[in-house]
Amino acid sequence: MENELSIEKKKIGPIALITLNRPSVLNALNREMVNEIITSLKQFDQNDEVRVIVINGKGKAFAAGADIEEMASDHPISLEWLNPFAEWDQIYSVKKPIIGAVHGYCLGGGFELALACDLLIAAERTKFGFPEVKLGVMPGAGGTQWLPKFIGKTKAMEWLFTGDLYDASEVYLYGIINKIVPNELLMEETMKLAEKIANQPPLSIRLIKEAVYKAIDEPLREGMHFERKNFYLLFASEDQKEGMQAFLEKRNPQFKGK
Ligand code: CO8
Repeated sequence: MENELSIEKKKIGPIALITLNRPSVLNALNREMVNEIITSLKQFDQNDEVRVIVINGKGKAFAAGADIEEMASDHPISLEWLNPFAEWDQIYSVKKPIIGAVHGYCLGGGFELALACDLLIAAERTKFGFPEVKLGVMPGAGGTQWLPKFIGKTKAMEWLFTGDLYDASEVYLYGIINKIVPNELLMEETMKLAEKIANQPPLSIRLIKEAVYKAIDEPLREGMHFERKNFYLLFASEDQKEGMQAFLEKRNPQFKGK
């Protein structure tokens, strides 16, 4: 197993697919795997032929968290030197849209990876949660920061304090996932959404993503200002001319990312 690559990558037209590939441990994220995910995301982000990135998991789960076996002997000093999450933040620098297709278990670091995706499709009966508290730790890759933004402070406290697992149907109520689909349709539905987004003008998608992150990160007024600048900038693109012209001519636009 450890001789196999911990992720698989492929390109299907304009869609790049990254598949977590440690099924025997429910895709527990070890450091090598996190590095491979980040490296692949950056490569696909730079690849002009890719418009959307999809992340899914092989086997029974998306990911049951960080690799507990690898972490068990960690110490604050070794963690400080190793700085294992240094690479993690680069997920948020990926400019292209990322869709997570989750099933089985989406826990701890696996849930944090899912929350770093822009859109999430979940198979029925997927279980979500932050069980770190049960291991005597806490989320380390953004869970305590993202969760209150999505579900509010008191619910976030409950989830984080109890470490309980929650069904996709409950998680859906908080707007964390876009859609719940039958298990066997997970990839079909995800690819359909990916294709839809891949057909949109890539510059608009890129600048919308950037502006939405500003809305999350920055005060409203700064975010509005930032959004407006990106809006103005799009009027320098050929795709804006083509998109509006096609509308006026009642035909389908041909977008080129220029
Ligand atoms: N780490 C290492 N191995 C794991 C993990 C994990 N997180 N989860 C499951 N496995 C292994 C099991 O040890 C088992 O291996 P083996 O067959 O050799 O005994 C195999 O996967 C199958 O698991 P189970 O037999 O336990 O399967 P069940 O269906 O009985 O239970 C559960 C599934 C409920 C998901 C259970 O496996 C479980 O509770 N797993 C641990 C979940 C957890 O605590 N996750 C949080 C980890 S800590 C964390 O994520 C901190 C994040 C910090 C940032 C990380 C950035 C990457």
